[in-house]
Amino acid sequence: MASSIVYSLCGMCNTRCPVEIHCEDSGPRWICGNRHLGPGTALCPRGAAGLGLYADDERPQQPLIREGERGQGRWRAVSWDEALDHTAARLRAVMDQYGPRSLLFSERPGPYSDLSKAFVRGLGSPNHSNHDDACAHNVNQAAYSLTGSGRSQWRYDYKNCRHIVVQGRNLLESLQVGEVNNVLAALEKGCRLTCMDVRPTVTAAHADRFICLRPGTDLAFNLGILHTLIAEKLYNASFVAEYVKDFEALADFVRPCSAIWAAGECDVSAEEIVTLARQLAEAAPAVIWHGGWMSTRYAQSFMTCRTAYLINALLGSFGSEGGLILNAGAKDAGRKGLRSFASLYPAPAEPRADGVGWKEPAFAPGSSLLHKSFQAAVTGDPYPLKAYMTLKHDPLSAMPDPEAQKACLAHFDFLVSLTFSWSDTAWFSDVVLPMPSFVERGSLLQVKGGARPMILRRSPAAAPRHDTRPEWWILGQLARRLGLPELAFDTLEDLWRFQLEGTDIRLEDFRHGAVSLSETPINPGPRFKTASGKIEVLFTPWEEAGIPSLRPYESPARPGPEEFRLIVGRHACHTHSHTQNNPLLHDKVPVNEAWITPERGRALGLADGGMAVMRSAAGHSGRIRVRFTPGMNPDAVFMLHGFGHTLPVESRARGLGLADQRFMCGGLTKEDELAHGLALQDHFVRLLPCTDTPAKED
Ligand SMILES: Nc1nc2c(c(=O)[nH]1)N[C@H]1C(S)=C(S)[C@@H](COP(=O)(O)OP(=O)(O)OC[C@H]3O[C@@H](n4cnc5c(=O)[nH]c(N)nc54)[C@H](O)[C@@H]3O)O[C@H]1N2
Ligand SMILES: Nc1nc2c(c(=O)[nH]1)N[C@H]1C(S)=C(S)[C@@H](COP(=O)(O)OP(=O)(O)OC[C@H]3O[C@@H](n4cnc5c(=O)[nH]c(N)nc54)[C@H](O)[C@@H]3O)O[C@H]1N2
Ligand code: SF4
Ligand SMILES: [Mo]
Repeated sequence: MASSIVYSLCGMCNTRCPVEIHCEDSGPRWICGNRHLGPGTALCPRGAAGLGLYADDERPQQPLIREGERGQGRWRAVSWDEALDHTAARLRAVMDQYGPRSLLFSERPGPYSDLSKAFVRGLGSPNHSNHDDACAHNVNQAAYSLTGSGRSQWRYDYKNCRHIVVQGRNLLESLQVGEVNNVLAALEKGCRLTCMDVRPTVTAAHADRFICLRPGTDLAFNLGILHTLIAEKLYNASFVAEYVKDFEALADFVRPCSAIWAAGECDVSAEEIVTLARQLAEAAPAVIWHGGWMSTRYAQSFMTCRTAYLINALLGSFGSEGGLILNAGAKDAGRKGLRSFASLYPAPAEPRADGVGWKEPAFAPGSSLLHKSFQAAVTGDPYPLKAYMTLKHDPLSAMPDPEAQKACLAHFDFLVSLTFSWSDTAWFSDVVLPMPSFVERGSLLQVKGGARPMILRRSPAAAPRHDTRPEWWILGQLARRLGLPELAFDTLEDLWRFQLEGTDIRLEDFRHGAVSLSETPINPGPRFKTASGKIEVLFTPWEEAGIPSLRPYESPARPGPEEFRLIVGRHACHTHSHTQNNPLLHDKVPVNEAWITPERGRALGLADGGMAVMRSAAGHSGRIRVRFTPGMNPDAVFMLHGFGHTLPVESRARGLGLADQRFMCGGLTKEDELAHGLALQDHFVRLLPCTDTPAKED
């Protein structure tokens, strides 16, 4: 029997871990981490379940054109030629009538976005958007406003760290494999871990100290830490003198925010705050206060993230071993990077429909606010949006209030979805252009920044099991039909050769899936791309526009006596909402539950393991199993995101659990006051006793 190994990249989440796909005559049989890239490579449960996705027939299998009403699920299966001709003609018709700017495109961003950005730019629309207004928008703007670099340009040097603080970041479950390995290695070497959450997590279980606080009060906690660092002169004075601009403004701002004041806000003791500040000062500069990732939770999340970075600044951890280090790219290694598709075209001169770049000044490059584009589609202000393409993005699950979103989508003449699994958004589209799983798909080359930057390659390990096509091919074929033939490539190799042009790297160099750009680790040191070259406490473009860069804390509302604040998060076995129907992952975690404190549960007449009705303020309701969870904050009810599937084409996941986004009524207009990321956790629900159980619950 012939066997082979294909070196590729996992596609079960956006982390793209390097993998080996072991194949036999009968097809792919085994996936594991790429051992050529070091002993730390491994897969999480979702990566290993890539073979489940590959084998699954409950995914779109051929191009589909809608026959019935939107969302009704009546489709006509068509050839690729017909699907592409139809899509190109519909896009052309919209752009002819309303101008190219009426095209909205959204996707999970990443290195592969280079081609889709080129596609949207080449057509003349400024409205390429990402999912970040529901993910990392606030923390990204926070990093950018202080350091001139976005959040993912800073890497956390866990391995050499002496004290890690995670705040609303469930490192060991909402995971990236490499990061988990580095954190566990640091803990083995004696690094302290402090976890701040509103509920116990796996990360909390590994922590030296778990601080359970009242939801939405992290900003008060951080102000208390900054106050203590300054009042007790625990900060790194020489780093601050050299690298922090407007320190006095910060000192004035936090002067009233004593640990005693903060403790009252957060439902913790003042001693916890003071002790943590002192411990951090002792371990500095090899300390990390994680700035956050899924930071679009509250109206003050941007300020919370800014204060997290400011704590790192006062401790001198920027640029230090064991702290926050700038990711090195090809240029830092003295090498030429990949040739870009997007730079084939000038940036469109039109203003963006979401206001980024004009209404909202000085956001980090590549920022967008998709919920504002949805509002623009409704009002026609600043101009109509009429065609909407989604790629790797399921806004109906990944943005609040699907019913309100559908009302926005009604204003679009044409909706098209590129996806490898069914999703609520694909189901609601006019055309579905299906992609193969990552096992059957190659992608653009990507530069991965880090201590040792490298170029990584995803290669197909098997022919597609269905009549599906990779996104580079689909976009290229549409581009060719729309007058951009330079974006169309017949083979993956041609596409890769375009990217490698001008470098000294050849396709043969990717024998094991990667080409390293530097033999030795690179630390560019403390380097800030701000006007002053320092961390700027006051963000000049905002101050000039009358937007305060230090906005005072406002106490978040407490829930009413019978209410809970809705808190959401992830599980290690699922990625957002697209793995719940995976045959290998479904059984592991088939349903989500409502976590509450036993005391509040009993007071409401609920039983541990029993069913309850969850009801939103706007009256949306559904049944969910209650899990009594000692050690939670009593204001919170926690549920995993991604459940409550309703599509008839997903037999395994259908009908199990509840979809958190449906309980976020009115959520498209709830956002951070300054940076405007969505405030997904500014929603309250009630839990009522219920006796009957849904048919498929057990
Ligand atoms: N209510 C609520 N909303 C949330 C969150 C929450 O916890 N609760 N979390 C937020 C966060 S942090 C995020 S990142 C977003 C996630 O939101 P999304 O990015 O929309 O979520 P996914 O489920 O990862 O992917 C969406 C779709 O893209 C397809 N897909 C995934 N990878 C690929 C790929 O490589 N190529 C192609 N063509 N398709 C792909 C999948 O089939 C899936 O249908 O949701 C945000 N919104
Ligand atoms: N397995 C898995 N891993 C993933 C993903 C996935 O879908 N599955 N998605 C990836 C993506 S796109 C993202 S953005 C990241 C997200 O990574 P995280 O930002 O870590 O996301 P969450 O799982 O939402 O976990 C955040 C934690 O914040 C806590 N929390 C909620 N409110 C508060 C609060 O007010 N204060 C504090 N201190 N804590 C609070 C929640 O209880 C939860 O435990 O995960 C990434 N990794
Ligand atoms: S973290 Fe898991 S799912 Fe994500 S790319 Fe890595 S192995 Fe795949
Ligand atoms: Mo995210």
